[in-house]
Amino acid sequence: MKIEGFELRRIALPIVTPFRTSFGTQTSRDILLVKAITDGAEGWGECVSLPQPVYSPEYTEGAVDMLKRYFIPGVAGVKTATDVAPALHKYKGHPMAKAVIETAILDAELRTEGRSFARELGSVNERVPCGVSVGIMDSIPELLDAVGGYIDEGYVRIKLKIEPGWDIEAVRAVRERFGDEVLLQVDANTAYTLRDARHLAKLDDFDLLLIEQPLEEEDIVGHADLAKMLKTPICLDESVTSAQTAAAAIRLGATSVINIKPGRVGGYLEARRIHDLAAAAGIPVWCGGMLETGLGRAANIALASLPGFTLPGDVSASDRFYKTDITEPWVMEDGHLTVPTGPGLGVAPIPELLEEFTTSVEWVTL
Ligand code: OSB
Ligand code: MG
Repeated sequence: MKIEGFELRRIALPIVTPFRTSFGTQTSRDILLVKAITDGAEGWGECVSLPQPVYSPEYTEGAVDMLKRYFIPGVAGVKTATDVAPALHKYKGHPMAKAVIETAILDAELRTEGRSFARELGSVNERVPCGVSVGIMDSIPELLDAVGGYIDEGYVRIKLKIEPGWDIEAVRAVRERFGDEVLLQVDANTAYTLRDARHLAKLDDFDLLLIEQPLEEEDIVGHADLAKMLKTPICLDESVTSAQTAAAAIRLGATSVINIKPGRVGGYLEARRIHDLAAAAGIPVWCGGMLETGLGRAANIALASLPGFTLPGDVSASDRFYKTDITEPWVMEDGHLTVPTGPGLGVAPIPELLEEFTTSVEWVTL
Protein backbone atom coordinates (compact mmCIF):
# COMPACT_ATOMS: atom_id res chain seq x y z
CA MET A 1 0.00 0.00 0.00
CA LYS A 2 1.25 3.47 -0.85
CA ILE A 3 0.20 6.37 1.37
CA GLU A 4 -0.40 9.52 -0.67
CA GLY A 5 -1.45 12.00 1.98
CA PHE A 6 -3.78 12.91 4.80
CA GLU A 7 -6.78 15.12 5.35
CA LEU A 8 -6.92 16.76 8.78
CA ARG A 9 -10.50 17.75 9.49
CA ARG A 10 -11.92 19.46 12.55
CA ILE A 11 -15.54 19.02 13.49
CA ALA A 12 -17.60 20.55 16.30
CA LEU A 13 -20.50 18.59 17.75
CA PRO A 14 -22.85 19.74 20.51
CA ILE A 15 -23.21 17.34 23.48
CA VAL A 16 -26.78 16.52 24.58
CA THR A 17 -26.17 17.40 28.26
CA PRO A 18 -23.01 18.84 29.86
CA PHE A 19 -20.64 16.03 30.96
CA ARG A 20 -18.85 16.93 34.21
CA THR A 21 -15.85 15.03 35.54
CA SER A 22 -13.35 15.83 38.30
CA PHE A 23 -11.21 17.63 35.66
CA GLY A 24 -13.88 19.80 34.04
CA THR A 25 -17.13 20.02 32.08
CA GLN A 26 -17.56 19.19 28.40
CA THR A 27 -20.46 20.96 26.69
CA SER A 28 -19.42 20.35 23.10
CA ARG A 29 -16.83 18.22 21.35
CA ASP A 30 -14.18 19.69 19.03
CA ILE A 31 -12.72 16.65 17.29
CA LEU A 32 -9.82 16.06 14.90
CA LEU A 33 -10.53 13.47 12.21
CA VAL A 34 -7.73 12.11 10.05
CA LYS A 35 -8.34 10.57 6.64
CA ALA A 36 -5.52 8.58 5.03
CA ILE A 37 -5.43 8.67 1.24
CA THR A 38 -3.72 5.63 -0.27
CA ASP A 39 -3.45 3.93 -3.64
CA GLY A 40 -6.05 1.46 -2.29
CA ALA A 41 -8.93 2.74 -0.14
CA GLU A 42 -9.26 5.81 2.07
CA GLY A 43 -9.17 5.22 5.82
CA TRP A 44 -10.44 7.17 8.83
CA GLY A 45 -9.19 7.81 12.32
CA GLU A 46 -10.69 9.86 15.18
CA CYS A 47 -8.32 11.58 17.59
CA VAL A 48 -9.63 11.26 21.15
CA SER A 49 -7.67 14.16 22.66
CA LEU A 50 -9.60 16.85 24.51
CA PRO A 51 -9.05 20.56 23.68
CA GLN A 52 -7.10 21.06 26.94
CA PRO A 53 -4.50 18.81 28.61
CA VAL A 54 -6.74 18.01 31.59
CA TYR A 55 -7.26 14.25 31.19
CA SER A 56 -3.74 13.47 29.96
CA PRO A 57 -0.90 15.73 28.72
CA GLU A 58 -2.25 15.71 25.17
CA TYR A 59 -4.54 18.37 23.70
CA THR A 60 -5.97 18.69 20.21
CA GLU A 61 -3.90 21.61 18.88
CA GLY A 62 -0.82 19.75 20.13
CA ALA A 63 -1.91 16.60 18.30
CA VAL A 64 -2.34 18.58 15.06
CA ASP A 65 1.14 20.04 15.49
CA MET A 66 2.73 16.62 16.20
CA LEU A 67 1.00 15.11 13.18
CA LYS A 68 2.10 17.84 10.78
CA ARG A 69 5.59 18.29 12.18
CA TYR A 70 6.62 14.69 12.94
CA PHE A 71 4.10 11.90 12.46
CA ILE A 72 2.92 12.49 8.90
CA PRO A 73 6.50 12.96 7.63
CA GLY A 74 7.44 10.01 9.88
CA VAL A 75 5.16 7.54 8.07
CA ALA A 76 6.54 8.37 4.60
CA GLY A 77 7.52 5.03 3.12
CA VAL A 78 5.40 3.02 5.56
CA LYS A 79 3.49 0.31 3.67
CA THR A 80 1.43 -1.34 6.39
CA ALA A 81 -0.22 -0.26 9.66
CA THR A 82 2.01 -2.53 11.76
CA ASP A 83 5.01 -0.43 10.68
CA VAL A 84 3.52 2.85 11.95
CA ALA A 85 4.33 2.48 15.67
CA PRO A 86 7.96 1.36 15.02
CA ALA A 87 8.41 4.29 12.58
CA LEU A 88 7.18 6.78 15.22
CA HIS A 89 8.78 5.13 18.27
CA LYS A 90 11.68 7.60 18.45
CA TYR A 91 9.21 10.42 19.12
CA LYS A 92 8.31 10.40 22.81
CA GLY A 93 4.74 10.47 24.06
CA HIS A 94 1.69 11.76 22.16
CA PRO A 95 -0.09 8.38 22.03
CA MET A 96 -3.42 9.87 20.90
CA ALA A 97 -1.81 11.54 17.90
CA LYS A 98 0.07 8.31 17.11
CA ALA A 99 -3.15 6.32 17.49
CA VAL A 100 -5.15 8.43 15.06
CA ILE A 101 -2.63 8.11 12.23
CA GLU A 102 -2.19 4.37 12.80
CA THR A 103 -5.98 3.89 12.86
CA ALA A 104 -6.47 5.81 9.60
CA ILE A 105 -3.76 3.74 7.90
CA LEU A 106 -5.09 0.48 9.35
CA ASP A 107 -8.61 1.36 8.19
CA ALA A 108 -7.34 2.10 4.66
CA GLU A 109 -5.43 -1.19 4.61
CA LEU A 110 -8.34 -3.28 5.89
CA ARG A 111 -10.82 -1.62 3.52
CA THR A 112 -8.47 -2.32 0.63
CA GLU A 113 -8.29 -5.99 1.64
CA GLY A 114 -11.98 -6.28 2.57
CA ARG A 115 -11.31 -7.25 6.20
CA SER A 116 -12.99 -5.79 9.29
CA PHE A 117 -11.38 -4.32 12.43
CA ALA A 118 -13.19 -6.99 14.46
CA ARG A 119 -11.69 -9.84 12.45
CA GLU A 120 -8.24 -8.24 12.40
CA LEU A 121 -8.18 -7.68 16.17
CA GLY A 122 -9.52 -11.14 17.08
CA SER A 123 -13.19 -10.63 17.83
CA VAL A 124 -15.13 -13.55 19.33
CA ASN A 125 -18.52 -11.89 19.97
CA GLU A 126 -21.22 -10.56 17.65
CA ARG A 127 -22.48 -7.99 20.13
CA VAL A 128 -21.10 -6.16 23.13
CA PRO A 129 -22.86 -5.04 26.32
CA CYS A 130 -23.19 -1.30 26.88
CA GLY A 131 -22.12 0.62 29.95
CA VAL A 132 -22.64 4.33 30.46
CA SER A 133 -20.50 6.94 32.19
CA VAL A 134 -22.61 9.36 34.26
CA GLY A 135 -21.19 12.81 35.00
CA ILE A 136 -21.10 14.70 38.28
CA MET A 137 -24.40 16.53 38.84
CA ASP A 138 -25.57 19.50 40.88
CA SER A 139 -27.80 17.39 43.12
CA ILE A 140 -28.61 13.80 44.09
CA PRO A 141 -32.19 13.95 42.69
CA GLU A 142 -30.73 15.05 39.34
CA LEU A 143 -28.27 12.11 39.45
CA LEU A 144 -31.05 9.62 40.28
CA ASP A 145 -33.12 10.92 37.34
CA ALA A 146 -30.18 10.51 34.98
CA VAL A 147 -29.27 7.02 36.21
CA GLY A 148 -32.92 5.96 36.11
CA GLY A 149 -33.16 7.13 32.52
CA TYR A 150 -30.10 5.11 31.47
CA ILE A 151 -31.34 1.98 33.25
CA ASP A 152 -34.71 2.37 31.48
CA GLU A 153 -32.88 2.63 28.15
CA GLY A 154 -31.25 -0.72 28.86
CA TYR A 155 -27.67 0.12 29.87
CA VAL A 156 -26.28 -2.91 31.69
CA ARG A 157 -23.66 -1.09 33.76
CA ILE A 158 -23.51 2.34 35.37
CA LYS A 159 -20.31 4.28 36.04
CA LEU A 160 -20.49 7.32 38.30
CA LYS A 161 -17.90 10.04 38.00
CA ILE A 162 -16.73 10.99 41.50
CA GLU A 163 -14.57 13.63 43.20
CA PRO A 164 -14.11 14.74 46.82
CA GLY A 165 -17.56 15.96 47.95
CA TRP A 166 -19.39 13.82 45.35
CA ASP A 167 -18.63 10.20 46.15
CA ILE A 168 -20.00 8.11 49.06
CA GLU A 169 -23.42 9.79 49.19
CA ALA A 170 -23.87 9.65 45.42
CA VAL A 171 -23.07 5.92 45.40
CA ARG A 172 -25.28 5.28 48.44
CA ALA A 173 -28.22 7.10 46.82
CA VAL A 174 -27.90 5.10 43.58
CA ARG A 175 -27.66 1.80 45.47
CA GLU A 176 -30.65 2.67 47.66
CA ARG A 177 -32.82 3.68 44.72
CA PHE A 178 -31.84 1.05 42.15
CA GLY A 179 -30.79 -1.89 44.31
CA ASP A 180 -27.85 -4.24 44.63
CA GLU A 181 -28.36 -5.91 41.26
CA VAL A 182 -27.17 -2.93 39.19
CA LEU A 183 -23.58 -3.31 37.96
CA LEU A 184 -22.04 -0.16 39.42
CA GLN A 185 -18.55 1.36 39.40
CA VAL A 186 -16.94 4.76 39.99
CA ASP A 187 -14.27 6.85 38.24
CA ALA A 188 -12.23 9.52 40.08
CA ASN A 189 -9.94 10.69 37.23
CA THR A 190 -7.02 11.13 39.69
CA ALA A 191 -8.96 13.34 42.14
CA TYR A 192 -7.71 11.73 45.39
CA THR A 193 -4.46 11.11 47.27
CA LEU A 194 -3.36 8.24 49.51
CA ARG A 195 -4.42 10.38 52.50
CA ASP A 196 -8.00 9.74 51.35
CA ALA A 197 -7.61 5.96 51.73
CA ARG A 198 -9.85 5.68 54.79
CA HIS A 199 -12.53 7.79 53.14
CA LEU A 200 -12.39 5.71 49.95
CA ALA A 201 -12.69 2.51 52.02
CA LYS A 202 -16.27 3.60 52.78
CA LEU A 203 -17.04 2.65 49.17
CA ASP A 204 -16.40 -0.98 50.19
CA ASP A 205 -19.96 -1.15 51.60
CA PHE A 206 -21.54 -0.78 48.17
CA ASP A 207 -20.29 -3.82 46.26
CA LEU A 208 -18.80 -1.81 43.39
CA LEU A 209 -17.23 -3.57 40.41
CA LEU A 210 -14.21 -1.28 40.73
CA ILE A 211 -12.87 2.18 41.45
CA GLU A 212 -11.17 3.71 38.44
CA GLN A 213 -7.99 5.80 38.74
CA PRO A 214 -8.35 7.27 42.25
CA LEU A 215 -4.76 8.64 42.39
CA GLU A 216 -2.36 10.54 40.10
CA GLU A 217 -1.35 9.07 36.76
CA GLU A 218 2.26 8.47 37.84
CA ASP A 219 1.41 7.04 41.26
CA ILE A 220 1.54 3.32 40.44
CA VAL A 221 3.05 2.47 43.82
CA GLY A 222 0.38 4.55 45.58
CA HIS A 223 -2.31 2.52 43.82
CA ALA A 224 -0.57 -0.70 44.93
CA ASP A 225 -0.61 0.59 48.53
CA LEU A 226 -4.23 1.70 48.25
CA ALA A 227 -5.24 -1.70 46.84
CA LYS A 228 -4.16 -3.26 50.15
CA MET A 229 -6.45 -0.88 52.06
CA LEU A 230 -9.61 -1.33 49.96
CA LYS A 231 -11.84 -4.29 49.19
CA THR A 232 -13.13 -2.52 46.06
CA PRO A 233 -10.90 -3.55 43.11
CA ILE A 234 -8.72 -0.81 41.63
CA CYS A 235 -8.84 -0.26 37.87
CA LEU A 236 -6.25 1.98 36.22
CA ASP A 237 -7.12 4.25 33.31
CA GLU A 238 -4.78 7.29 33.02
CA SER A 239 -1.75 5.36 34.40
CA VAL A 240 -1.80 2.72 31.68
CA THR A 241 -0.07 4.39 28.75
CA SER A 242 1.42 1.27 27.09
CA ALA A 243 1.69 -2.51 27.35
CA GLN A 244 4.84 -1.89 29.38
CA THR A 245 3.12 0.24 32.03
CA ALA A 246 0.22 -2.23 32.08
CA ALA A 247 2.62 -5.10 32.82
CA ALA A 248 4.36 -3.07 35.55
CA ALA A 249 1.07 -2.08 37.20
CA ILE A 250 -0.12 -5.68 37.19
CA ARG A 251 3.20 -6.94 38.59
CA LEU A 252 3.12 -4.36 41.41
CA GLY A 253 -0.48 -5.17 42.34
CA ALA A 254 -1.61 -1.64 41.46
CA THR A 255 -4.50 -2.75 39.26
CA SER A 256 -6.76 -5.82 39.24
CA VAL A 257 -8.82 -4.63 36.26
CA ILE A 258 -7.72 -2.45 33.32
CA ASN A 259 -9.62 0.17 31.32
CA ILE A 260 -8.19 -0.05 27.79
CA LYS A 261 -8.52 3.13 25.73
CA PRO A 262 -6.81 2.74 22.36
CA GLY A 263 -6.01 6.47 22.07
CA ARG A 264 -4.34 6.58 25.47
CA VAL A 265 -1.98 3.68 24.59
CA GLY A 266 -1.04 4.67 21.03
CA GLY A 267 -3.58 2.69 19.01
CA TYR A 268 -5.63 -0.47 18.54
CA LEU A 269 -2.58 -2.70 17.99
CA GLU A 270 -1.06 -1.72 21.35
CA ALA A 271 -4.55 -2.02 22.90
CA ARG A 272 -4.67 -5.62 21.70
CA ARG A 273 -1.25 -6.30 23.25
CA ILE A 274 -2.54 -5.04 26.59
CA HIS A 275 -5.60 -7.25 26.21
CA ASP A 276 -3.33 -10.24 25.55
CA LEU A 277 -0.98 -9.67 28.47
CA ALA A 278 -3.86 -8.93 30.85
CA ALA A 279 -5.59 -12.15 29.78
CA ALA A 280 -2.36 -14.08 30.42
CA ALA A 281 -2.23 -12.55 33.91
CA GLY A 282 -5.92 -13.24 34.63
CA ILE A 283 -6.75 -9.52 34.69
CA PRO A 284 -10.17 -8.59 33.21
CA VAL A 285 -10.26 -5.62 30.85
CA TRP A 286 -12.97 -3.33 29.48
CA CYS A 287 -13.06 -0.73 26.74
CA GLY A 288 -13.00 2.90 27.83
CA GLY A 289 -14.53 5.80 25.94
CA MET A 290 -13.60 9.40 25.10
CA LEU A 291 -16.97 10.69 23.85
CA GLU A 292 -16.25 9.28 20.40
CA THR A 293 -18.41 9.88 17.35
CA GLY A 294 -19.77 6.87 15.46
CA LEU A 295 -16.38 6.52 13.76
CA GLY A 296 -14.25 6.00 16.86
CA ARG A 297 -17.11 4.09 18.47
CA ALA A 298 -17.09 1.52 15.63
CA ALA A 299 -13.46 0.63 16.35
CA ASN A 300 -14.10 0.50 20.11
CA ILE A 301 -17.02 -1.88 19.61
CA ALA A 302 -14.77 -4.16 17.56
CA LEU A 303 -12.09 -4.09 20.27
CA ALA A 304 -14.63 -4.71 23.03
CA SER A 305 -15.62 -7.96 21.30
CA LEU A 306 -12.26 -9.63 22.07
CA PRO A 307 -12.44 -12.50 24.59
CA GLY A 308 -10.67 -10.74 27.49
CA PHE A 309 -13.18 -7.86 27.55
CA THR A 310 -15.27 -9.54 30.23
CA LEU A 311 -16.71 -6.37 31.77
CA PRO A 312 -19.11 -3.98 29.98
CA GLY A 313 -17.24 -0.94 28.64
CA ASP A 314 -17.98 2.77 28.30
CA VAL A 315 -19.42 1.74 24.96
CA SER A 316 -22.73 3.53 24.67
CA ALA A 317 -25.16 4.40 21.91
CA SER A 318 -24.62 7.52 19.77
CA ASP A 319 -27.44 9.36 21.54
CA ARG A 320 -25.61 9.17 24.90
CA PHE A 321 -23.63 12.21 23.77
CA TYR A 322 -24.91 13.28 20.34
CA LYS A 323 -28.35 14.08 19.00
CA THR A 324 -26.91 13.74 15.49
CA ASP A 325 -23.85 11.56 14.92
CA ILE A 326 -21.64 11.89 11.83
CA THR A 327 -22.16 8.20 10.90
CA GLU A 328 -25.31 6.10 10.91
CA PRO A 329 -26.16 6.25 14.63
CA TRP A 330 -25.20 3.40 16.93
CA VAL A 331 -28.49 2.24 18.41
CA MET A 332 -28.63 -0.03 21.44
CA GLU A 333 -30.77 -3.16 21.34
CA ASP A 334 -31.43 -4.97 24.58
CA GLY A 335 -28.47 -3.18 26.20
CA HIS A 336 -26.06 -4.23 23.44
CA LEU A 337 -24.45 -2.92 20.25
CA THR A 338 -23.74 -5.11 17.23
CA VAL A 339 -20.09 -5.45 16.23
CA PRO A 340 -19.50 -3.98 12.75
CA THR A 341 -18.34 -6.56 10.19
CA GLY A 342 -17.92 -4.50 7.01
CA PRO A 343 -14.45 -3.71 5.62
CA GLY A 344 -12.28 -1.60 7.94
CA LEU A 345 -14.30 0.29 10.54
CA GLY A 346 -17.46 -0.84 8.75
CA VAL A 347 -18.90 2.68 8.91
CA ALA A 348 -18.01 6.02 7.32
CA PRO A 349 -19.06 9.61 7.90
CA ILE A 350 -22.22 10.63 6.06
CA PRO A 351 -20.94 13.36 3.67
CA GLU A 352 -23.71 15.93 4.29
CA LEU A 353 -23.47 15.56 8.08
CA LEU A 354 -19.69 15.69 7.98
CA GLU A 355 -19.86 18.95 6.04
CA GLU A 356 -22.45 20.37 8.40
CA PHE A 357 -20.22 19.87 11.45
CA THR A 358 -16.86 20.67 9.83
CA THR A 359 -15.02 23.74 11.08
CA SER A 360 -11.80 23.38 9.03
CA VAL A 361 -10.08 21.04 6.56
CA GLU A 362 -6.40 20.82 5.71
CA TRP A 363 -4.53 18.59 3.26
CA VAL A 364 -1.06 17.29 3.84
CA THR A 365 0.52 15.38 0.94
CA LEU A 366 3.46 13.08 1.46
O1 OSB B 1 -11.93 8.76 32.48
O2 OSB B 1 -13.07 7.37 31.36
C1 OSB B 1 -12.68 8.52 31.54
C2 OSB B 1 -14.49 10.75 29.03
C3 OSB B 1 -13.51 11.68 28.75
C4 OSB B 1 -12.30 11.61 29.38
C5 OSB B 1 -12.06 10.59 30.33
C6 OSB B 1 -13.04 9.65 30.60
C7 OSB B 1 -14.28 9.75 29.97
C8 OSB B 1 -15.36 8.80 30.30
C9 OSB B 1 -16.00 8.00 29.23
O3 OSB B 1 -15.74 8.61 31.44
C10 OSB B 1 -17.12 8.66 28.50
C11 OSB B 1 -17.57 7.85 27.31
O4 OSB B 1 -17.03 8.03 26.21
O5 OSB B 1 -18.47 7.04 27.47
MG1 MG C 1 -11.52 6.96 33.45
